[in-house]
Amino acid sequence: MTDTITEAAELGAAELVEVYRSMRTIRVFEERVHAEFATGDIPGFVHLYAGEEASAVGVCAHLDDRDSIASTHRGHGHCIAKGVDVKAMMAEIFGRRSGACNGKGGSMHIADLSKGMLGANGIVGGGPPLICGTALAGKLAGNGAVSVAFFGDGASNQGTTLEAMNLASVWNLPAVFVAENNGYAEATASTWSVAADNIADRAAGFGMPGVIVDGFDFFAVHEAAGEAVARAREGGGPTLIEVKLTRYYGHFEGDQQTYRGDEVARARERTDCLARFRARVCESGQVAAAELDRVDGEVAALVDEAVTEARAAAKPTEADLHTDVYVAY
Ligand SMILES: Cc1ncc(C[n+]2csc(CCOP(=O)(O)OP(=O)(O)O)c2C)c(N)n1
Ligand SMILES: [Mg+2]
Repeated sequence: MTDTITEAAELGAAELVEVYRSMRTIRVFEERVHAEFATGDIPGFVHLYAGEEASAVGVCAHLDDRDSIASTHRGHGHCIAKGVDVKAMMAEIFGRRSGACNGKGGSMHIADLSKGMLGANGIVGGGPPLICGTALAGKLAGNGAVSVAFFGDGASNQGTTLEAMNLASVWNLPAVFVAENNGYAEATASTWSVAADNIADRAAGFGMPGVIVDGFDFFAVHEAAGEAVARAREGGGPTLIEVKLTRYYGHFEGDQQTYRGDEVARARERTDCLARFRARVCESGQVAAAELDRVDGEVAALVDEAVTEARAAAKPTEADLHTDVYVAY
């Protein structure tokens, strides 16, 4: 607790407001996508990140455009935290030409390399090997760039993830592995599927530090990520951070969630990361509540506009089938 208070003091009022804006944007974006998906107008599958905001924002607050992140099928929060344009994301989710990937990727494949967002990823455990590539590139370029892989508790059991952590250590890469343990892989509880008390305990097997963090507490994530990113930038090698949190919606939109009871209601009431953040910074006098209310209004307007513009935008045509097939070097 003493540590997190120190950490909070390190962030100025303007930074705290921007952190809040990012977390709030993710929450409102996801709640709106939930409602829009129910209309039937969004094609494909959607997995929502609401409830997990402190993880993406707490980590990405330490990153800039030279740094890369690899994401998951639950990727909207990572995209927003890394600075991908919200309107381009919404258009992509609606499958429109104005989308971040010209409407051809959808929710599960949003990418923006200009922001170092390597892509959401439909392959569970697909991200960790990717960041071994970008982290090696950063190491060879000597530009201080750090690469971060976000992945779930389910993905933590994939061979790709374990091989990537081993390689990152062997190559002493500027990499951070962020295991977002939300308690489930689809309907399978991590208490059953993860053969250790904590995913972070596996770090020792790969010769890297492993840290467990309360994912409802932005400041705890921010502090742990700060240490890991600094270590990576300074040539100290990779870190595994396990963030324990809860997803507020089902595994995918349409999931009946018969495998869990009232835990989401309890989490929303007792440990919500946005409510905790707001209480903490307002009660300490660091930020005025009215300032955060103003951000709420701006975020609501932005997401409204994003949906209106996405719905009005054109869909890809048959001719667009032939573009974006091969990467041009
Ligand atoms: C290689 C692979 N295996 C299985 C799936 C099907 N699948 C999609 S999401 C998922 C669960 C992932 O759980 P977790 O890693 O904990 O992420 P969360 O959904 O909780 O964010 C599975 C098994 C897949 N997409 N890819
Ligand atoms: Mg999970």
